[in-house]
Amino acid sequence: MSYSKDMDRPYTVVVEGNIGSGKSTFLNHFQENPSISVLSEPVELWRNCGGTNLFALLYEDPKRWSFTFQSYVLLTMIRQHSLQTNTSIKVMERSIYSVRYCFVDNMQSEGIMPSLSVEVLDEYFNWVKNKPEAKVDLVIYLRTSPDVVYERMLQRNRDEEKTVSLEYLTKLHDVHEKWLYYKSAYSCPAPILIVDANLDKTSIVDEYIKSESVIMNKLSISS
Ligand code: TTP
Ligand code: MG
Repeated sequence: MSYSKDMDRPYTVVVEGNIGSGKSTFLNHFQENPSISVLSEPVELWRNCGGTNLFALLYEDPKRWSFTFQSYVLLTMIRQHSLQTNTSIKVMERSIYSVRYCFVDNMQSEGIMPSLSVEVLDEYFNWVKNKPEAKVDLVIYLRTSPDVVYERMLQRNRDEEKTVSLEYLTKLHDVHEKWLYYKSAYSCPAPILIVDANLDKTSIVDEYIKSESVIMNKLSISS
């Protein structure tokens, strides 16, 4: 392990993992820590784009709305990456990287999004990913199995996600695995810390504490 030497910007951690893997719960654990700025995913913005719930439209008619939705999600993520913090550590739920490498990738291979739309999104994505604001120091991958997250999603019962199937979650699981576990698709913007996020709420606290020490010491783990 080595210390991050780049002090010009906050030490930036992005938390990744399937829908329902516990990213929000993980972030909540750090809310009370005065050294850390926690940036939760801006789902409320997606629910109110000029007064319309774009998030709901995505699942109602994915072919019609996936490009509009993913463009907006990418924009809201760029804003999160660019946000100035007055702490030396920033922890974000997701990033521009999982938007592109997991969701857009899956939408394209499932025939939900045409290649030309992916081309346009890539123009934005490739431009922004080379900016200093898009730099990441650590990726925390909350690794789960699809059946576990499916059960959690049903329990959570988000209105918009009523049509999300186990099959869809399995495909999203596979793209996360290829990217962050097998490292066989796309490059990763930073070293990866893998957390067993199938654990229940009580046992996972130990995992949170282990991750916290990596974050607080601004360690970069060797991948
Ligand atoms: P997630 O970003 O996985 O967030 P979550 O709150 O469900 O995860 P956790 O329980 O771990 O906190 O997904 C939020 C919803 O938005 C989900 O329905 C998937 C959808 N989504 C997309 O369709 N495209 C995207 O690019 C992103 C980031 C999310
Ligand atoms: Mg969440």
